[in-house]
Amino acid sequence: MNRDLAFPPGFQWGVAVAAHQVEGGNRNNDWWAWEQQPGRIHQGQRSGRACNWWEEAEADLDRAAGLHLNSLRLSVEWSRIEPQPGHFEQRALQRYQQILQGLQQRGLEPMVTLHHFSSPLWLAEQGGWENPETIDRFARFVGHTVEALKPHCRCWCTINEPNVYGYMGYLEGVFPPGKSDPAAGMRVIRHLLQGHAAAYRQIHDLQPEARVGLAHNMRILDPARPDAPLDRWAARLLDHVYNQAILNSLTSGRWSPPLGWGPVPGLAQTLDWIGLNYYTRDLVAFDPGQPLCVRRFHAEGAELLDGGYGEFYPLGLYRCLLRLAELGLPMYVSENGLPDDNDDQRPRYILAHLVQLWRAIQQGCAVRGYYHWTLADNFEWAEGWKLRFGLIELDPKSQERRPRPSAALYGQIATQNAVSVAQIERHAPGLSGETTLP
Ligand code: IFM
Repeated sequence: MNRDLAFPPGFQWGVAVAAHQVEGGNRNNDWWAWEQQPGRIHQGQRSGRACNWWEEAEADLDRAAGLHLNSLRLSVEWSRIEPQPGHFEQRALQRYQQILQGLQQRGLEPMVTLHHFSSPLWLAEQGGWENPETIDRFARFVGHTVEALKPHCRCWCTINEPNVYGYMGYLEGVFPPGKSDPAAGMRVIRHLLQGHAAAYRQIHDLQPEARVGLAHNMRILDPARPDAPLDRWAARLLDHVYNQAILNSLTSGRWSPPLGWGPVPGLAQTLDWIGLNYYTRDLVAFDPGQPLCVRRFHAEGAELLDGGYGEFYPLGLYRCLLRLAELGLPMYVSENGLPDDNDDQRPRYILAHLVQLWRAIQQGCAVRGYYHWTLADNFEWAEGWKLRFGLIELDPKSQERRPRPSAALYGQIATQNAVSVAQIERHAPGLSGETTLP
């Protein structure tokens, strides 16, 4: 490799955050209630003040702008905007207007997610996303929110990671409501996708120039022994259930099993772009002793990420992007990052993933932006404060922040709109040999 890897002009360099993980004091949602239950969160930790964004998002916006980022993905908290059914809180909408103006003033193009895991308590009490009425309730919430925020945003992400929401809350039981009920999980994902479609139409009615998409979490699921037909079958099955069924349903307008069967009126053609949240890969083996006969684990000798989060596998980003490109839509890497308290992997992780992203763009993938997860350490759901994903280290008690070395590196990349040879040689010397680069 002998020249810098330039990204397309106007490429969006951002960080991604979510309301409940950064705002603090979100007492009126299902996650706050979940955090109060013993044994739900690592060491009984709580979101508490989180990153204090409700009071002081602007300080972190300054930090993001200081890194020369030109975009930021955040979410709005439904329980603040509609604290009681049908009651829309103007002060909450005004605060979001103010935050979005803050982004614009700092040259940060907003991407706003309308549902990122947390739901109002009143909605959860009525069955949450298991209840089909939630689809219309979500569309009504979206209508009020977009009407208020549209002067400041045109890129909307309806739902974050419907598969993760369904599996963690309704199969693994580690997110609220803590169920282990596959049929309920499939119902929830169906309702989330129908909510997405209803939101898509609602947003376009209110703002014809809007660009509306959804953030899809994809994991690479490779057969443990590629020459073993049963492992290949197991990996394909899991890949279909986790990665593909949602995409098939969204593009064909028909439920792809196991989500369901038959047509879904209004679902097709509801994506102006697709977001990819990519982190890691698993190996999959056939194992009759496991649900679905599949067992997931990490490759022997693979480099692992902190806290059992997964394998360091940058090639997966390239593979997912090439696969998503078949949809023929503009794409964003709407999340990519890792837990790394002491920043010993992050610089290399960022560079290795950006090299793969660059390769995908060279292959013709229409990727418009990359959002690193995340700016400052935030409340990592059931893992509490154990997993530290931030470019900036945060002490949630004192709210003190200290940029990790990778913050400066990411800032330089955004400034250059390129990954330089010097950066690779310094932080990831093995990389140039690993991939086909100029
Ligand atoms: O923190 C989460 C985020 O809320 C959704 N995607 C994965 C991130 C890291 O686990």
